[in-house]
Amino acid sequence: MRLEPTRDDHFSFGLWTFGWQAQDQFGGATRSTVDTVDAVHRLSELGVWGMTFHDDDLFPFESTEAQRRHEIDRLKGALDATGLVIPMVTTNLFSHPVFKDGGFTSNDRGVRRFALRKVMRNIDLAAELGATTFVMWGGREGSEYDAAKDIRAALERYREAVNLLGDYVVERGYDLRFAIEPKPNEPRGDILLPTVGHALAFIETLERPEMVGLNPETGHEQMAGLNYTHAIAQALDAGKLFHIDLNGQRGVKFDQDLVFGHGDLQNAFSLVDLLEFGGPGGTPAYTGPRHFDYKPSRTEDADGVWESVRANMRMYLLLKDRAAGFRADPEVQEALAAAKVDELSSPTLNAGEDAAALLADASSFEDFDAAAYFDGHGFGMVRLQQLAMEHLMGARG
Ligand code: GLT
Ligand code: MN
Ligand code: MN
Repeated sequence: MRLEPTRDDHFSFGLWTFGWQAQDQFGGATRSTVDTVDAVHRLSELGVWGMTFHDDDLFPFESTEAQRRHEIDRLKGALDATGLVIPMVTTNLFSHPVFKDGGFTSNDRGVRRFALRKVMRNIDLAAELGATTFVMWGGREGSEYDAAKDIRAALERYREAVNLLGDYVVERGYDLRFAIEPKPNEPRGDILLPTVGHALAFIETLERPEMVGLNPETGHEQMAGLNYTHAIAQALDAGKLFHIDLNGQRGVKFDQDLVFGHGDLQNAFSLVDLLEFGGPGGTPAYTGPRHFDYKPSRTEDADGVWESVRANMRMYLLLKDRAAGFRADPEVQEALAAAKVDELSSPTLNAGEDAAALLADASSFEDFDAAAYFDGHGFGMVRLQQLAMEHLMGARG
């Protein structure tokens, strides 16, 4: 079993993940800042393929143009020296006080115009660094008070912003697609586009829906009590899984951003199984970056931070190994067939069959033995899940 990552695994990390100083609502930082150039070298030594960042992660909000350029050039030097790539860039529209009521959807029109300019500047940087995905996490786009936000107007402004930015990318000829990252709440009481489903519906209302997909995060769906593997499957079904934020979450509570697999482990197993090997019925696998968006816990010092970077990748590779064993096991194949998992890939109607033909088929209704499903026709799904868990736990080859 291989647990040491290589570039070919396409693992990437946000600069804000290992770079988090662990300040929270109840206490200040427990760690010092991480230098970007040192970090790129460290990531490269660990077998990481890519790094992602917000503008404000790389150069402080108040930077002069000269300071900004200095930081960009330092990063470029480190990329050249290591071969690390920047597959994705995103914009911070949530930390500075100016964004306290959001960026694209602030009630304050001047703030909305400022937010667009900040994103446009960062789109130029993304293109300069060769990124092909531009994430939009609207953490401050929302409200605490229903009376204080016209939600339909806010969605209209969100749409206006994404449409304008799409125009900009096309006009400039950049090879860049947008990925919206849903989250139900935190920091706002309620955030717009709270789940994968909401975002998918919104994307279809845009002027260039083909340019806009999703960046679903494990913990964000699970905070809403939803099944992340289901969300990812639906995003794949829609052709919208442009990027992914992997991490760990334990149930419906604040956003924990744990190491991938340190939350709902069985859901992480089914996720890796789906991403790596496609649906059991033969739907295609995911080919994009395996991006980790986690936060090294506040308890960790610098050694613990880099250990936690490794942990994300080791968990992924372990789960990949276990999922491969699960798929290859003849007993699993048999249990999958018994549970009719593959039968779901067969169309319900025969080729060319219409409603009239279905009505004419007595075996589908008049002669169908529905009663036989009482005390019979069990699917054996518990046995199948037990086999999955035994593979996950290393109890089977
Ligand atoms: C922030 C958030 C993440 C987003 C990042 C992108 S920033 O840390 O919690 O889920 O992916 O803006
Ligand atoms: Mn995220
Ligand atoms: Mn999160």
